[in-house]
Formats: sequence, C-alpha cells, structure tokens
Amino acid sequence: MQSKLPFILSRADEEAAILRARFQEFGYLFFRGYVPAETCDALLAELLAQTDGQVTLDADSGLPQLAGRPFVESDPDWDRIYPRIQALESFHGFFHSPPMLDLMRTVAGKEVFLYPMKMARISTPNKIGYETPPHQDAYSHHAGPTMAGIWVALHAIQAGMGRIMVLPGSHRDGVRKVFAAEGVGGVQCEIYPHETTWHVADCSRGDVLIFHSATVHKAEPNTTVSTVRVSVDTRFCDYGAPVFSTNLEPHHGWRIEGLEWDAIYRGWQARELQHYWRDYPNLF
Ligand SMILES: O=C(O)CCC(=O)C(=O)O
Repeated sequence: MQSKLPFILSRADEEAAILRARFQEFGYLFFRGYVPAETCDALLAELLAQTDGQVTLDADSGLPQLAGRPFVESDPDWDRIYPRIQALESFHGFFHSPPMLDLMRTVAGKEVFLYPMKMARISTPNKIGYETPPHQDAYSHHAGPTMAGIWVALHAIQAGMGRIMVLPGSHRDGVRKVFAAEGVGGVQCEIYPHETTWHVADCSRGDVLIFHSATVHKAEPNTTVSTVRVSVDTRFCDYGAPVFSTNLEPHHGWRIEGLEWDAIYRGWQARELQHYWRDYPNLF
C-alpha cells in the first residue's frame, strides 16, 4: 500500500548547512514560491503559445487547459510542438538566472555546472499510464552523486493534475535495477517492499523541487477532465564532476529530426548561453 506525506518545506534563507544536511537526509528540498509569479507566467505563456491552441490558458483559474487532442512525449503532436519550445531562448535562460544558480550553489555548497539539456513537461489528461514512472536520474543521465534535478511548477498543481512525488531517503540505497515502462523516460526502477511512503504536495506557481540524482521520483497520473500540468526541469552538478555526453544534446534531440543546437539558436539574441559547456573540463 502506498501512503503519502507532505513535502518537508525548506526556505532559501535557512542556513546553507541546514539545507545541505536535510538534502542528504531526505534526498530532496522543496521551496515554496522561489521563482517570482511573473517569471512563471511569462514562461508558461510562451510555452503554451508554441502549441498552436492545443493547450490554452484559462484566465480565471490560471491553469492550462487541453483544447485539442491529448498527447504524451514522443506522440506526433509532441514532436511538432516540442522543437518550438526548445527553440525558446527564455526557456533555456530560465535556469541560468542568478537566483536559480544561487539556489543550486547553496544546495551544492560550491560552484555548479548546469546541464545543457533543459526539459519541459506537458502532462495532459486522458493519458493515464503514460505519466513519469518511478526512476532515478542517476540512471537516466549516467550521473554521479553530486548531480541533482531541479524542477519548477509554472502554475498551481493540485492533486489529480500529475503532481511529482519523491521517495524520501531512497537516494541512500544506491542506483537500482530498472525495467521497461510506459511513460516519460521509458524505464522504471525497483522499489523495495519497505518503501511505501511518498512525499508530495499541491504546488503553487514558482515552487521548486531539488532532488538528489539517486532519489526515486515519479509523477501522479493526470486524472482531470481538461487541465494540463506544465513544469520545467534540468540538472546540475558540482562544477568539475563528470558529465555524460547525452546530456549535452537538446532534450529529444536523439529522436526528433532537426532538433539540434544550431536550429535552436537560430532566433536567439544572446550568444553567451550558446554551447556554453564547450570548455567544461570533465565531459565523457
Ligand atoms: O515532471 C515530470 O513528470 C518528470 C520530472 C522528472 O522525472 C525529472 O525531472 O526527472
């Protein structure tokens, strides 16, 4: 039987040593409203604009609504929409802002390297069974122990809308065996019989979840009638830690033809985030 407890709350103004100790104990940190509402609204509007009306924003609730066919990652609708999202300079720049980097440095306790691969998640209703299965990013990203995921809710995400959940303390048992699964990432990892209590919470716009590379996490199914869950995430590690080559590619660049950096950069104004990892000292 699976039970759920609320995320333990962290505050960015807590002492860094306390945050780091909590991160090592539970394998995650959850910060309420860290990203300003206007920043989330602006990015969400840009992401939805790339769907050509398939996902729209309900002005009253502030929640994305499905206005066309449901889809999951790798469906033809996704493959049409996602290259446009990946081409957004604001989407890539979102995680490189000084406050975001500060939070990552606080958790790491040192300078960090932000992975080039940035992810947007669009979890539509009517796709139950395709939600993100339980997994560890250490496996999917071939990453070591200083790598962590950083995930941001771009709007309120309530129960039934595909919330993200973590298995607290699961990072302490190392990287686990995996099995093929439907849903984002295509694999799920082993869950031990004693691991029955997950941590989860209704999110507000701008809430940030940071999770250890070996922390097991998954998404709940989106069981709403028409509300879509949209979030963004990426990875970071201690500066100098090994980074595997697949993380240097655009997300889904391995399967969507033409989704490559030169195409992504075509409409960008600034150059400093283009190929910024080329001098990184530990790529393999
Ligand atoms: O938001 C999701 O559904 C997936 C997020 C996730 O699994 C991750 O960031 O590793």
